Amino acid sequence: MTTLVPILGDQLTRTIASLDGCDKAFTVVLMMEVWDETTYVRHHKQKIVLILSAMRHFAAELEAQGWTVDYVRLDDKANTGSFTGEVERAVKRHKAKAVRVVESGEWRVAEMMEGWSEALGIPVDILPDDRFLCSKEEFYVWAQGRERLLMENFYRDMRVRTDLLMDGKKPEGGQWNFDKENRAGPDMLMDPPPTPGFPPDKVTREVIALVESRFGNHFGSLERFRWPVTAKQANKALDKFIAERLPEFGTYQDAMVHGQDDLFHSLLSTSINLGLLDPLEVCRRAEKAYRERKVPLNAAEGFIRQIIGWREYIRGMYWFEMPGLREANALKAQRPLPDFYWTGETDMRCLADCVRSTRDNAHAHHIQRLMVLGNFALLAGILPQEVEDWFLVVYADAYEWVELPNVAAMALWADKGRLASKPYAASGNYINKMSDYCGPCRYDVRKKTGEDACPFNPLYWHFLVRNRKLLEKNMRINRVYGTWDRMDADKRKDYLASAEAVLDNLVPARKGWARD
Ligand code: FAD
Ligand code: DLZ
Ligand code: SF4
Repeated sequence: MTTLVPILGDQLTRTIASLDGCDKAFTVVLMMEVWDETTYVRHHKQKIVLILSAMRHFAAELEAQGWTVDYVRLDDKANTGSFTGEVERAVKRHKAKAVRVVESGEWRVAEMMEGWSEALGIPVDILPDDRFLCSKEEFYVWAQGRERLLMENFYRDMRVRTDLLMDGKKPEGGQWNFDKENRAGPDMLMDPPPTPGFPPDKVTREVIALVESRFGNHFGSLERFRWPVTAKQANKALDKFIAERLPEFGTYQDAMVHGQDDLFHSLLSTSINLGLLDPLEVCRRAEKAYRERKVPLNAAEGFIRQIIGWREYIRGMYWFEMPGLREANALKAQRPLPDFYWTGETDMRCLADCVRSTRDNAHAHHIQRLMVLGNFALLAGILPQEVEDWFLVVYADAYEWVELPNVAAMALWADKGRLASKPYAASGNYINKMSDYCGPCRYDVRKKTGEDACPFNPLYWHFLVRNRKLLEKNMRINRVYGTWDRMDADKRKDYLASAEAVLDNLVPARKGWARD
């Protein structure tokens, strides 16, 4: 009796739960390159290459281990183009009597899976994804009934549960969080070692040719493709990160430098999200480096917090808040996405550099995503769904479960603060402090109003004034309204007029960049 085990493109883990306990003689693994997944948004070309190449490598590894793998390629003639269509065909082909699959990472595909058993007329066992450290149910229990869903509280529970960086029952070093030590701006002395890249092998080159021919008009460049596409490569990238960049990771976590795209970041999100790296193992390796005195505590703690704290929390929030999160728009933002998010053509040097890195690498680091790209969209009142589509398209690590809470809730405050207690809104001053962007910029970061003023400055006040009714009730931000009210009336008028001029000059992006 054959069991069919579909493995999706972000389930590339050799210990995946759906294979656990299966008899190789009676199991067929199904992997599917399907048109629906490659086009539900018009993904960055590097993202498609990464996923298809990693899938092909993973299938070969499973075969080498003795599994029977039925691999459907994108250009196979009979390919129906959808997960459901391909599972149906495979069930018939192999006369399968049951399907075993790990739950999907995202709502859209999870809904599809729910319909499989009825459509196929055989049992479909949907297993929890145990690659996350906190199950959906555990998160639900943690979140339900709490008035405030603070990440910091969740993170402390996760530290205790995983026993990472613990000294008995107390946090290592007597503190849970060393974030205050992790706010250095760019430093002339910092000299980040290069991130290891993996030049495309034959399999990847074939996928690159496929993507160029089928998706040539999608956003992004393929020239600098260098992502790990196997677990072996991902482990090599992890080793290098821990040895060379983790020691400074904490200190420069929030810094931005023009033209220096990776700094001390790990660039491991693509590998973790695909399943090439196990998040707990990654954290244990960082802890070991600390215990061996190879990295300072602020670096190890900061890095581990991103993974067992933020990553797990974001995933929990996604399932806790869906399906409503996709429609959330607490600030009633309606403006279309500006064209420069796709073209990079803007005189704002910070935004131009972040879009360039996004186009060249299918990557930008956290503070670029949050405090430059996200912050501008927040201040300018861009329609959340257009911003969400952009983020889902452009990053190689973007899947809805992780992109949507980060964009809608963290960057745009569209959930009215269920995730972030106050909006991450900032004027040019913050960007100037944390980067070297402003010096040569055509705009003057010290100027508050007028044509040459940094656009973030008047937009900041415009945002606060526009949303006063809602934000004035927020204890963490309401004091700024005192500053506004004390300001000279002409100054206030100047601010609002300058912001209106910036907004009037935004050119909306043409339709069709993100979705057909
Ligand atoms: P590092 O800075 O080295 O951090 C280490 C790891 O921590 C990352 O690899 C990642 O696994 C995890 N991590 C850190 N912050 C977060 C977070 N907020 N949410 C989830 N995981 C986190 N991350 C994605 O994986 N996919 C996305 O689509 C995505 N979209 C984002 C959109 C916005 C607006 C913002 C503000 C953040 C987004 N992030 C997303 C989170 C974060 O920016 C990326 O995980 C990070 O930049 C990846 O680069 P890195 O591996 O070098 O991370
Ligand atoms: C993102 C993506 C793309 C571009 N292509 C495929 C594919 O052809 N086959 C596949 O199995 N998965 C793909 N994926 C990832 C899926 O969209 C992912 O499994 C879902 O988003 C569930 O998280
Ligand atoms: Fe960005 Fe303003 Fe600085 Fe220019 S001056 S780089 S627009 S923050």
